[in-house]
Amino acid sequence: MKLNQTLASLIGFAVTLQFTTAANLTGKVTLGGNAPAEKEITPLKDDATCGKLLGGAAPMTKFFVVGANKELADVIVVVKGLEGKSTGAAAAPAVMDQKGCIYSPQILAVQTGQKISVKNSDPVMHNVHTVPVASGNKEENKGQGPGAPDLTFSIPTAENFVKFKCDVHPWMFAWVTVVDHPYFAITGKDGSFTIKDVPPGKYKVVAMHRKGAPTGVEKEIEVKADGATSDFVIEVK
Ligand SMILES: [Cu+2]
Repeated sequence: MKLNQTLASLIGFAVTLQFTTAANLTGKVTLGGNAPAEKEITPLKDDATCGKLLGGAAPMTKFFVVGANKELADVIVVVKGLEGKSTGAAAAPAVMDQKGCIYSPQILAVQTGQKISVKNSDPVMHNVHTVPVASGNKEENKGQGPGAPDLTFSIPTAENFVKFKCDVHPWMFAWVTVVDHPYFAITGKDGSFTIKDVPPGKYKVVAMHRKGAPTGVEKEIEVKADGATSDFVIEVK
């Protein structure tokens, strides 16, 4: 009897577990065609202070992070139609660093109202100047000397690829996409993404690369109780 009860509760637990961990939307993004060559950031190389921080590394742009089999990183994949579900400031802060007079990462995605913590790991003065365009998002510009505390930003309205720049170093850019819910992901170096715990349903899902079509590539996807898989091909220029 006892064994049966234990078994029954174990099976119940397994079923619950399956439902709570299910509904992940996964997939892979690959590059269609070819990507332009990266360019040398000559002013960084020639900068008296920042140039020394390179440690021999080539000061190249990193617009197109493409794997051996055309896996495309830095693609933001967003489920549409779930707006208004942002967890805002309750979400763990996203972190961006300034290291070697370059932003890391250069492509980031956050929820509306989520904190973005910006570090300065350089022995150099930077300033972080945000240039949003959506109404409701305001431009900000904060200086940050060497060893200064982290800066905190938070962007209230959804907007794709909000520009972050440094006015001291005109090659420094990062692009922060702001989504009004947590159902998004950024592809890694293997081109893959996982959007966790999507409520089952039919959705439009968009995959966007900053150097791709501004509207991204959109697909209709049904997320069932056991999740869904969808792959994208993106062209860039
Ligand atoms: Cu700077």
